[in-house]
Order: sequence, then C-alpha cells, then structure tokens
Amino acid sequence: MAYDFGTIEPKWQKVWEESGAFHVERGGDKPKFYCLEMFPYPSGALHMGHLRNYSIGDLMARFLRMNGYNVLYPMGFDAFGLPAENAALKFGVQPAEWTWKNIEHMTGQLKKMGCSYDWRRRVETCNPDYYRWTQWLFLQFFKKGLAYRKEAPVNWCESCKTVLANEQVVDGGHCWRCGTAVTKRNLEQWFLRITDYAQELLDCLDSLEGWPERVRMMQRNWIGRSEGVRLSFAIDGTDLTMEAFTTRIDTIFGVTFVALAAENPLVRQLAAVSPKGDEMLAFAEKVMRQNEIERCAAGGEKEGFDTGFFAVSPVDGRKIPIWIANYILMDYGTGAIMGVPAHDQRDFEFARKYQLDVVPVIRPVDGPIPDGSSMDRAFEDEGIQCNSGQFDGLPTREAISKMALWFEENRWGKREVNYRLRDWLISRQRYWGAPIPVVYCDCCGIVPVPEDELPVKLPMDVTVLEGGGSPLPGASHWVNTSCPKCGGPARRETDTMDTFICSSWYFLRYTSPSSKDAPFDFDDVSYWMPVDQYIGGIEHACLHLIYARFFTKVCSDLGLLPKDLREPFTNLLTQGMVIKDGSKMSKSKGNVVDPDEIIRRYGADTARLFILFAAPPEKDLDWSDKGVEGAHRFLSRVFRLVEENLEGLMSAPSPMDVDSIGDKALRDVKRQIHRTIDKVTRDISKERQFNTAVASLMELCNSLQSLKPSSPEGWSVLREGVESLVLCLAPFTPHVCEELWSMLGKNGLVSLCGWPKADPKALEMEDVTVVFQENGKVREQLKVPAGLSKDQLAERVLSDPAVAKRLEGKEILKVIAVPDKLVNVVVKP
Ligand code: ANZ
Ligand code: ZN
Repeated sequence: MAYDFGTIEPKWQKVWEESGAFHVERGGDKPKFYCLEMFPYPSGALHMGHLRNYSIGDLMARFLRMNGYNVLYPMGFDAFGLPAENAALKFGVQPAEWTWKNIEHMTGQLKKMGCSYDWRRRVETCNPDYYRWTQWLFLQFFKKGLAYRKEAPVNWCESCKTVLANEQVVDGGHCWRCGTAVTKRNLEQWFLRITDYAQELLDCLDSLEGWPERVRMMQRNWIGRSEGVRLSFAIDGTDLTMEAFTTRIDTIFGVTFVALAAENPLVRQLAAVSPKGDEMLAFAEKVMRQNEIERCAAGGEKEGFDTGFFAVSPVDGRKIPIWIANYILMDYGTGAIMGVPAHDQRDFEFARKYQLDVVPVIRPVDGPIPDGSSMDRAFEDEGIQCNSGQFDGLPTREAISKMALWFEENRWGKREVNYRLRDWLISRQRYWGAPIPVVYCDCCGIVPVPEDELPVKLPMDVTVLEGGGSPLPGASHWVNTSCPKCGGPARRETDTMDTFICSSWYFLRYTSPSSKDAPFDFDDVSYWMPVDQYIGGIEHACLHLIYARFFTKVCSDLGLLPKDLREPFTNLLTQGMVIKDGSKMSKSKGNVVDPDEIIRRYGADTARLFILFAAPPEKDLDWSDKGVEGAHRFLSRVFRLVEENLEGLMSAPSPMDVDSIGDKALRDVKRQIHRTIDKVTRDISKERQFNTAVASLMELCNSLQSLKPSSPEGWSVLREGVESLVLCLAPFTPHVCEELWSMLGKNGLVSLCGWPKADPKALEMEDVTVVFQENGKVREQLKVPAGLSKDQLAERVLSDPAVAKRLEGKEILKVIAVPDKLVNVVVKP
C-alpha cells in the first residue's frame, strides 16, 4: 500500500467534521488562545497567498491545541466589495448570487486544505444577520458624534466610480484597488472621527511588542504627529488675518514669503478686493485641477501666483508678500505656510523660481553663516541661531522651545500638535456594500434609521449599471421611504459603507457569531479577546490594521468591550509573498500556480509542508516544483517507515530510560528524538522558524529509517521515534499523521493529542574523551560533551586550566579542531 493521499485526506476531513473535533466554547480550565487569519475576499478561488496564510495559521492553531490551549480558530468572508459588481456586469449574475457561490466554493477549498476551523462560526459580511450589526455600530458612532457628514475635497477614483479614504490612496496617489490615479472632488460625504483617537493610536503602538517593528513604524508615520506653532499674520490694508502652521518657529526671522493653498478661503476673500481677482481665481482653479502627486512630489514643478497683498510679520512688522502656491495642501495644518527658503528645500525651489529673498537664520555648528544669494540648496539641518535678535547663538532645539514660548507670551501664536492622519471617509458610491442606515427628510434633516428597523437591506431587484455607477440612487422603490421621526416623505442614503468597516469588527463577531441582540456577546468577547496571534499581509499595515485598532478603542469606550481592552491583536505575523521565477504570482505575469491543482496532484499535506518548509514565514517564498516533489517524497518516506515496520512497532516495549539503553547507537537516536522534539517546540513557539523545524524532522526521519532494529531495545527506540515524528508533524501535515496514528493502533485523533515533551535527561549530551595536542604531540586527555562544533570544542579545550597552563607565554599560530576527537595547537617553537 503506497501513500494514498487521495483516500486519506477526505477520510480524515470527514472524521473531523462529523466528530466536531475543532468546535470550541468559552470557559473550562484550559488557557484560551485566539488564532486568527485575515479573512479572504470571496473572489472565486483561493490563491497561493491564501494557502500560505492559512497553512501558517492552521499550524499554529493545531500546535497550541496540542499544547493544552482552548483554541478559537475561525474563518469567514469579507464579502462586500466592487469585484462582485464587475462580475455581475461581466457574467450577468446578481452580485449576491456570485458572492455566495464563491463563498461556498472557497469554503470547500479550505476544507480540502484540512484547516481546523470551527466552521459553526463562519461569518460573511454581506449576510444581513451580519451587516445589521455593522449598521448598528455605525449608529452608535453617530450618536457619539463619531460619524458625521461634511463637504470636503475627497479622493475620487474614476475607474471604481467612488470616493476613497486617504489610506486607500497608495503609491503616491493611486487607487489601492485598481491603481488608477486619484483625483479630488468636492462632495458631501460621511466620515468617522478617527482623528479623535490619533494620539492613543500612536501611544499604544509602543506596547505592541508582538508586532513587527516595521508595521509599527509605518503606522507611526501614517499618523504623523508633529509639534509646532500656529501663528497669525495680519494682512496689510485689510482686516483679514492668515494663520500658518510651522514646526520650525525658530526660522521666523528667515520668512521671505507666505503662501496659501489654492483651496484656502482667503484666496476668495482676497480676490474679492483685488484688481487681479480674476487672475487669482483662475490660477487657484488650475492648481485645484492638478492631482496630489503633481502638487506635492519632492522636486515637482513649483507654481505660484503673487497676490500683491502683504502679511505683517508679528515679530518685526516686516511686510511679507503673500503668494498662492501649488505645493501647499488645504488639508494639513491651516492650509497656509510661512516660507523660509534658506531652510526648507521646497520653499527654496519656489524662491529661486520667483526670485524671492533667501535669508539664512541658522548656521552650521562648525561653519559660517551661509550666503543666501549663493546657496544651492536649503540648509535643513540643525545648527546655531543667527540673524534672529535676542535668540542668536542658541542651538536649534533650544531656539524652537524658547521661541514657541515667546510667541505664546506675546499672543502671536499657540503651540499646537498636528497629525497627518485624517478622518476616515467611509461613504462609497457603490451598490454592493452595507447601506448607511440614515434617511433624509425635508423637515427633519438627517434621521438615523431606528435600531429595531435594522438591517436596512440592500434591494436585490436592481440591475448593476453598464457605466459602472451604483444602481441604488435609481431604485426609487427602495430610495423613497418615510421619515421615522415625522412620517413625512424621506429618501434613503444611497451611499454604502467602505468595506473596511465590515472588516473592522469581524474578529469580535467570531466570538459569538449568532448573537441576536448585540453585535457580539460581552462575556464571549471578554473571554476570547484579544486575538493572541494574527496572521496576514503587510499591505494592511496602514489600512485594516489601523481601522481595526480604532474600532476596538471605540467599542471599548462604548462599553461593548471591556474598558481595558484597547488593542485587538497582541501578536502579529506578516507573511511574505509567494513568488515564482523571482516575481510575485499574478495573472498578468502568467506565473500563477493554482492551489487546487497542487492539492489534486500531491495532496494538501504536501502543499502545506512545502509552503512551511520552503522559507521562514515572514520572508518571500520562491515557488519550486522540485521543492513540492521533495516534500511529497518525504511524506511518502514517513508513510513507508511506519508501514514497513508496523509489525515490530506494534509489539515494541514502551520507551526506555536513556541510561538503561545498552547500545551506544540506540542511545544516540534516543537523544536525537528528544533534541528534535525540543527544537521543533522552540522553533514553532518562540522563533517561528517553521522551516528549520521541518528540517530537523527530516533528519530524524533519516535516522529512524537507517535504524533497522534487531532487538526489543531497538524496537522501543524506533517506536518512540516514530510516534514523536508523527506527533510533531501533525500540525504541519495533519491528514497523513491521523492515518499513521491510527495505523499505530492509537485510539483517538492525533489532532487532539498532547504535544510530546522532551525528556531533559535525553537532552543532555553524552561525554566523549578528546585529546589535546601541541604541535601534534598528545599532552592531555579531556572529557567534553559530545557533538560540540569545531569552534565550541576549541574554545572548551583551550579554556581548560591544564591546557591553559601549558600554553602560557607561547605564541599560538594555528588551532585545528576535529569534533569529538581532538584539538591540535600549533605554537611557535
Ligand atoms: C516653516 C518652516 C521652515 C518649515 C523650515 C519647515 C522647515 P510636518 O513636519 O510634516 O508637520 N507645512 C505646513 N502646512 C503645510 C501645508 N498645508 N502644505 C504644505 N506644507 C505645509 O511639516 C510641517 C512643515 O510643513 C511646516 O513647517 C511647514 O513648513 C510645512 F525650515 O514652516 B514649515
Ligand atoms: Zn479604483
């Protein structure tokens, strides 16, 4: 009988499913462990990235289960989103139908992978039972003032025909989904007040020690806290003032122009009283048509317009020209800056182009004051204050703090903290999403849908439009409704929610997936949260992983979660990509390997083993057909090892103490068994080096194969080795291990067995006698632990007191070490 995965895998999947082997409930004596993977979008089929993500997650879930934890390991689908609408157009099916078909298909694929999910807990964000609570949560945000509507210039993707949140504009101004360059539009939209949590989102990052530093850094930069001064300038000849935000108040004496963003309301106000008004407005409008990349790219073309007005410097009454500049953005600080060409490169480029003065007010610590007219770039480093009155001579840091206080004392400005983080724009002009549960009434304005009328269900009898727009505004039978407050005619909100809202709380729903009167049960969520191990892609560093943290904090403040639960994910593992021939697998490159095909040809166990063995989880994984075959051959070998020795194994005596084994070779194998258990345990739990764990299991298998026992002692060692091998492999390749476990006559599932424990006595190395030689002559005999490397052996022998004494005062030319045998030292004669 050969290794027949085609029979073995479905057989054990059925046993697991029918026995409810992986069902969990809250409570009991075991410690809890919540293992979570980022749930997939039901695009139609799993890809290799999924397979990698879930192979890692299932390994960890199974390992912890065997180690005595009560493991929550759920799966679901992030099921709203644009691809369903595109598919609807392409194939003429309803988005709902397409999505549900994919969900069922992908669930089948996940089952074929052998993942140990508690399938009773599956959630689908497009299920009305789920999005009812997404809407309910929105209403709680709304009541708290954390959801609001405002008109603002927002990011628009012309290809997706919808607005986008700032986090969804990536790679310097492109749509995260389709890569189209994003433009700005002025629209009234719904926002969530994530900025209220900016400081806490930043502060808590320090405590997330189980997260990769890279992700924490990306979030810190995204939140972008900066401390500075907001100062105001009177505008000469008007009663207007302008405000600017600067992080470098120490450069105030070097200001040679100020500049407004094109969108700054002052532009209109000044245009109204200026002879050049029309020209000004035309320039502003031209800038507004540029996209963000054109406006802010470092080294991008700076464009400006001289308004002819002057701002009055608060510190010395100097009159400073007011410009409009394309590189000033409206949604940061005050939408206006003080321009300091000598110390800010963008201002420098602007000043050179428009022949504005360059006045240095900081000099290098060890150099003279730069000459403004001949500088070839701004001096942006810290240094010593100059040309700044009573502040001359101060180092930059001190100047910044002293001058900020000086501004406050004179009421010229106020210290202020600014964040780059913006409120989260959540309206989408799309059909396939959770409807925002509000109506618009002519009398009452914005009226939330009463909670007991949720969910506001998406209408199913609409046709997705050819041009790509949402069919909701045109669905008059759905849009027209009555006002819950006054009963008069009202219109439903036709925007749906960003799908990132749906995925901001799914991990809470898993704890109590069928809760009928709350999004999740307080006791369940208190028991299971936080997630102990989260596994997913780095691409979510500044998307899902910020949003989910925000939602957790708000839910905690709303009393839906324990007060002290401020962070959802204790440990985060960001897996690397799967690449083939050096580049990421993608349809466009034509280098895609289909998981289904691999599972059909080699079985799920082989696919999982290859993925876990081929690279450490955080590194990119290079797909190799040879590697897959190697993994398959290894599993066949393990299978044969049990099968061919079955008779002897079944009658073998139970494991023996290492000291009572007479045969040295058998003792060595016994020690190797326990060293392997020890290493695999550490590799999985501490180092997360699953690949090296597999490598040591392969070595163990080799040793066991060459054992060929001829005595009860030998059979005992082989049996212990085989059982340990099967137990240690079980989280990696669960199906074949269940089969081998039952062949070995064991009752019960290997998946639910206890993890093997390394015997400390068998971990100790045996001693060997080595000789110490001087210029080839034997001088000493020493007992050292067996198995030391060359370096370890040399170090050990040279530090022996007797050896050290012999070498005293001699010049060592060379040290030669032969493990377990000798150390020869060549000394100058
Ligand atoms: C004067 C100055 C002198 C500046 C100097 C820098 C260096 P961070 O650190 O990112 O917070 N700034 C302020 N608002 C802006 C806006 N709406 N659009 C474009 N630039 C803006 O950046 C703060 C600095 O960015 C501010 O400090 C301001 O330039 C500029 F030697 O003011 B600074
Ligand atoms: Zn797009």
